[in-house]
Amino acid sequence: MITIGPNLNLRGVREPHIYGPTTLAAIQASCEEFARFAGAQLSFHQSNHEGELVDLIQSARQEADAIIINPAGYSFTSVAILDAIKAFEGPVVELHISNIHARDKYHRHSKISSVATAVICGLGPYGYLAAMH
Ligand code: DHK
Repeated sequence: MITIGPNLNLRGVREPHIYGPTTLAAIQASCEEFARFAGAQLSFHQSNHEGELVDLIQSARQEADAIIINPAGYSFTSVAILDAIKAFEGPVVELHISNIHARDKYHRHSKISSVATAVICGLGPYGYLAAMH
């Protein structure tokens, strides 16, 4: 399993009223603990670069059974990420910490949802564990 995401709450200081105080390191630690508990292998990545995210999704074809991705701002713009996901054969869970449907017009219409197996949003950092389940 691979989790991928750009532009997340690296230091727990990004718009805390939306994303909460939990750091990406804390999210990664809880996902790794869950993977150990479940006997799954987890590969956790963060990049702000669209092309690097496309590379990670493409390499997951050989390396992962499933993808969990928080495409963040790219959710609403990236045909390149959408196309890369289309070529992945396993389940892809699109994840957002916030409830994107309750946000402003720029954050409501994810292109990625049309190719995701499942979409989780609004559960806060717990969404990552829900996706791993
Ligand atoms: C994270 C972002 O960076 C935003 O651009 C998305 C998503 C929402 C989140 O809730 O995790 O719109």
